[in-house]
Amino acid sequence: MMSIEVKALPSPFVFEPQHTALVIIDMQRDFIEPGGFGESLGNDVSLLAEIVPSVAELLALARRTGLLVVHTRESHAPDLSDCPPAKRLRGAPQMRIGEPGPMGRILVRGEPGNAIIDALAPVEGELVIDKPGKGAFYATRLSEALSVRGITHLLFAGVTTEVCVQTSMREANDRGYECLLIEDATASYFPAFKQASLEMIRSQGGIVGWTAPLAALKKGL
Ligand code: C5J
Repeated sequence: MMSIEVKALPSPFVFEPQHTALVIIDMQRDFIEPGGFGESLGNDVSLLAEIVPSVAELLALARRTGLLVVHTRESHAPDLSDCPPAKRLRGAPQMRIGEPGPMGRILVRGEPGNAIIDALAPVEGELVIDKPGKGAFYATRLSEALSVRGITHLLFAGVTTEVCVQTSMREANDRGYECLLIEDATASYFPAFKQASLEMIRSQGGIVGWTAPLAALKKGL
């Protein structure tokens, strides 16, 4: 079996493509385009839009290499039965999950704003996981979908670094996956939080996993 070694921190990250998936977290209009959930919370969405070219390059690389590709969407059922009040009732009343916004009901499955942005649209054969939580494993079929395919290693990208990406990576780490976060393919509305998350993940010998720039992955492949 072919083994790939990536120059990563805190040490080299080694994986076999046939047992590795790329997990792209929540690259949705709701977070990245004006008028969605992210902007409704008072954030500058242009900070997230900046990583779209890197994520697109990473996605193209994963497709060429034959990695399993998983896209996630943070989304709720139209009746909000999967959205606990503790999540729904945060923020100003007119901007809450389920309320109408310029791109449809905020963070509701099937609404225009909930779609993955066109530049990163999933293609046939890729998994799309709708998740009601911040973590990709909570209340989803992701764990089973990965284990039936023999996946042991995960490459992470997407938004936002310290919320859904970090939560998903920690969930994956606890489930025994070896995880690498691609540094320039993830972003936060708060650059300092992104930086802190990268450092937290790879600290203490890689307590949550590894991080590396996209160029290092490209070199390894
Ligand atoms: C947030 C996410 N930040 N995808 N969601 O609410 O990180």
